[in-house]
Amino acid sequence: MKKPMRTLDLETEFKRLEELIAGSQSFFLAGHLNPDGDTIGSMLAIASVLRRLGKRVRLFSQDPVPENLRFLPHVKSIRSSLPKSRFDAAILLECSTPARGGNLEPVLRRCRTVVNIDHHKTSESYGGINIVEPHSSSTAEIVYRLFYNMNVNVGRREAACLYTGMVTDTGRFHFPATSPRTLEAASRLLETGFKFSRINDLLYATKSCESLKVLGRALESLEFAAAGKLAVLTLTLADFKRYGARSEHSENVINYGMMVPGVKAAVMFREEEGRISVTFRSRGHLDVSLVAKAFGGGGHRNASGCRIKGSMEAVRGKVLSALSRLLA
Ligand SMILES: [Mn+2]
Repeated sequence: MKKPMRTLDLETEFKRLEELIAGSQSFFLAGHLNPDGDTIGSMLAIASVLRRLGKRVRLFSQDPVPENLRFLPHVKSIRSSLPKSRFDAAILLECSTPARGGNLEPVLRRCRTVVNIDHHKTSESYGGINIVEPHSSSTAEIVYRLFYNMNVNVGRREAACLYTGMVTDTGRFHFPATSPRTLEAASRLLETGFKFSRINDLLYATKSCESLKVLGRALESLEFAAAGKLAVLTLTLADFKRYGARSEHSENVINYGMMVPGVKAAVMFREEEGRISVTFRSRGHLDVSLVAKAFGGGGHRNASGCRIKGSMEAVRGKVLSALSRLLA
């Protein structure tokens, strides 16, 4: 693993990555813990293009791929065990620090170069190459741009992967990070003829019984703080046990809190063994990532999260007072 160097401008970094790809034979690809559509979609698209270029690729996710993303092509090539071999390059997707990907250190030490591709503004320049573009809607949009620069003809399956990354990270092209560039990229991807409507059905019109039950529990718990500006959702371990549900079944539940008029931010507390996972959402300029970062987490201005050790009561007390100060 090379020493991190100072961040060069983005176009230079894209060029350096193109050169790295051309000159390397083996790649280790990893995304963040609790992977989402953007991480998985971007990883699969890069892997597919690298394989087409004759490269050896190893894909890793410490946590399993969520069920709703298992339709993606070659998703089974993502493994949860760390490889023992050496790689010319590691490409980390959406990891603001290498630790966001889990225990990658033993592998990264055996990689000649580490590449950091991310659109989170809290991303640190830990890579030998850092493509961090906070104005991009998604990592998939950055990967699209990389392929465009490389003159790669994106295939139908690769397009499906990148589209999945974009549509999920933008909340169906709804969040403010959605730009003309995002829609243009999505439009070009659509031209490849992938099954656009079927993917939307799988992503947005298919829900497991566990997800619906957990949603019901979360909605029942809904309460308000900071004079109605903050929506608070709480899910306990008992809620998950009752329905045999896992953390992934509560994904996107927090967005329901944002639907109530007058709400500027939402927070969801999800109990885990010995700690609480906290997720934040906000609108406009209200920067909830400041609160996430204050508690050791990270993310975007309008969507971020952290994990805090302690009881539900203690964590709720600390986080709600920090949020009240932010909203005051
Ligand atoms: Mn993303």
